[in-house]
Amino acid sequence: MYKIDHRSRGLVSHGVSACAGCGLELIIRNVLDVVGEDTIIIIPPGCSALFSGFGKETALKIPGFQGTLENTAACATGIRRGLTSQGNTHTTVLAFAGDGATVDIGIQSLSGMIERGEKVLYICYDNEAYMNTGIQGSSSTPLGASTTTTPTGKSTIRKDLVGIAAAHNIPYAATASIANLNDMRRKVQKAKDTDGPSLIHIHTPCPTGWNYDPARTVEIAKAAVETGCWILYEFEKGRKVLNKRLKELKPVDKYTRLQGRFRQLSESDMAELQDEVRRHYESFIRNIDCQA
Ligand SMILES: Cc1ncc(C[n+]2csc(CCOP(=O)(O)OP(=O)(O)O)c2C)c(N)n1
Ligand code: SF4
Ligand SMILES: [Mg+2]
Repeated sequence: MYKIDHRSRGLVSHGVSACAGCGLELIIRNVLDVVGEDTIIIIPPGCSALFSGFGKETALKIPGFQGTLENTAACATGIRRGLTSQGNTHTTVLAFAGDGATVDIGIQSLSGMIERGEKVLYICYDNEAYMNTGIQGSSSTPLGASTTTTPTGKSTIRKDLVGIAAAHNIPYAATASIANLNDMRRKVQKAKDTDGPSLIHIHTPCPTGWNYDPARTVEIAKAAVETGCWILYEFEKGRKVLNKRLKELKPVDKYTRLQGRFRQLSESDMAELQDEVRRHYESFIRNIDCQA
């Protein structure tokens, strides 16, 4: 079992301005606990900027830089290269960005960073929309989810971030979830130890944007995994490794009915969503190289 070091109270201070029940807060506390204080963090605009701070105040006890939505990976590259030119190979350079900053607006710089082989740990916390500016849909918003720009439900499927990184033959990439913090922390450690670029895509329930009771954040994360809406796997040395094979998929409404963002879907929309989740899961399973 993991243990956050309570003597130092961790590397994120208490009293942050994230919403109650925010999945992102659980992620950043755990990620920084694993990577440790010899880390420089790069944060773009978005809810993660609630942690980099406001004015002279910050919630983080490590150095960091706030860039733009487009250039998280480029800033991380510059910092890594600067450290290397000083002979510093020990500091972890951690890019920590939302889905909008990663799969949409920052994907060009991320692609360049992976292709060049920069030693940067890139984390995308994915709350499946542009939450900080009013819940606009991103290309990570799942099929059927309502956002302020997809009020009747998104009509297309999401981008596959780890699949995109794998197409670059990245040394290490993985999906993770707060449904299994031990697994998430193991993957962060592995990514930190990778000699080259690494990426972790973390499913991040968001009570404000997904419209659910803040007490249910972990329950919702678990339901996403059990229904096949979020698949836990790793891509390492060119192989796709499934972390857990589900004996059977739970019905998708076990996940969707807990949230307001799917409430507008009709019975036939729900059947379509169920078909898509099953199709995606089955085709995914057919294409894995091995199981952990
Ligand atoms: C090029 C650009 N477009 C729009 C914005 C405004 N903006 C700031 S934060 C943000 C949301 C970012 O969404 P995401 O990366 O998913 O992070 P989240 O807020 O969901 O945590 C937007 C659209 C910006 N800063 N730069
Ligand atoms: S909007 Fe969502 S991701 Fe942003 S701070 Fe609130 S709960 Fe967290
Ligand atoms: Mg987002």
